[in-house]
Amino acid sequence: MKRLLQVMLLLAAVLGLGACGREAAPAEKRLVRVGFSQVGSESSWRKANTASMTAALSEEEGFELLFDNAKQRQENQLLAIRNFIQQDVDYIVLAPIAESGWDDVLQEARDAGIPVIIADRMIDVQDRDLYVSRVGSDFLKEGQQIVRWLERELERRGETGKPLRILHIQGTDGATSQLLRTQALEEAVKAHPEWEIAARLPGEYTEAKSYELVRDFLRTDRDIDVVYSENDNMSFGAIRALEEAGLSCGGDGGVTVLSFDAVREALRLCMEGKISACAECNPLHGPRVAALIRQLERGETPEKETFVEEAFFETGDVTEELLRSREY
Ligand code: GZL
Ligand code: ZN
Repeated sequence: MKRLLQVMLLLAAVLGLGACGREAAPAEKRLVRVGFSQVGSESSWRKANTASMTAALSEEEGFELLFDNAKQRQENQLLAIRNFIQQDVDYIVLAPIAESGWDDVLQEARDAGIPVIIADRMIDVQDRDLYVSRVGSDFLKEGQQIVRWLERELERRGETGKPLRILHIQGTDGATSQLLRTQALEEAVKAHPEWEIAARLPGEYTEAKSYELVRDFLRTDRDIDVVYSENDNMSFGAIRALEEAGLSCGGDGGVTVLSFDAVREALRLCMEGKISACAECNPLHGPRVAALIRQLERGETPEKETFVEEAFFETGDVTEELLRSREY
């Protein structure tokens, strides 16, 4: 009997060992958990940016994405980041609405050992180590390209040195894209004393706000040669207000509308001549942010700053075929 018992115990042990010694079923590959705080959905550009980020940070790509839309309010972004910290995500991606106000919350993220990536606009923090890397545009270069186009256009028309009244429609106050696109224009106005800013309108990157402000402005002042509009949606609002006031856009004698982003709808207006020149601002940051996170997962140190490629369009450049080929 004893012998039998011994054999049974030995058998059980071998089987048990076999069970726990067998290669454990491959655990579901762990998803990388990313908290993304997005500015809002104020513009076509922003919607394309959100689409790019959510596609690149999807489960099929190995991510669990926690997404928050701050509806253009910084306090909502601060709440979202603190929530991501509470949920102990692996990474935080921040598309900051404005440059200032991030030091404390990013210190909390660092204390929690959560790396932060900045997408799109820039942040102004005391300690640049509060974020690992930024993917975005060179907004100053965008503005300088638009200004250079205007200077060449005036030469082409034989109007160099002629007084010019510019209606300046600004994006969200304090956003890097607003600060630097504005800087490019202000530097140009300093270089051309005959250029005058007729008004600076706070359009907040939305079509609705821009339309209202331009409509009201035109009630008392219709002497505008150029509209310098810091994104396409504000250009759409301005064009609607100008045409309602009986002013034409583009062509000889019309108002020269200059715009930023180059979303498909704006490029169509550019092809039609209503927008005279458009500086692209590429919203497709998703693949770059995903690549940055994979670099960090491999223990590598990414570049502190990477810029996206951006094009420039004037009316003759845009064709139906180009419009079809655009991703956004
Ligand atoms: C620019 C981005 C700006 C776009 C606007 O990178 O921050 O915000 O130009 C968007 O369309 O609202
Ligand atoms: Zn000049």
